[in-house]
Amino acid sequence: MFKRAPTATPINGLLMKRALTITTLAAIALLLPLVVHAKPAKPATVNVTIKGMKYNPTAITLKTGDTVTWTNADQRDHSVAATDGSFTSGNIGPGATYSFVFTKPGKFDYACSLHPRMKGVVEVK
Ligand SMILES: [Cu+2]
Repeated sequence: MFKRAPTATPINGLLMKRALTITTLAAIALLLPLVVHAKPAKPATVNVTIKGMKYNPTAITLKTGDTVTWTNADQRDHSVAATDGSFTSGNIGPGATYSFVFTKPGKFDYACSLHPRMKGVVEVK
């Protein structure tokens, strides 16, 4: 392998190189947050707790691609069933969860198939 003799580079050449490297690194460090910021928002997960025969919060708004995770904090089974049939959890036992990724915008009303008076709504923008 080719190795440069230590005397081949004058000392201010080395300093210049080091200064350039530091400047480049500093520029990258300054620009990195801008690049990261420019990216579209990461999909989020919105949590809904089922407790006392209620969905909490009852109404939520999210962006396309976001996930909703329902957690059953009651001592009985519940479910999450969209009125338009776009998602149905089946029974969610005590302490269990159900997640659904919303890939289409719209307003999705849902209810518990075991207790139809339990209602919630997910609005996807
Ligand atoms: Cu229920």
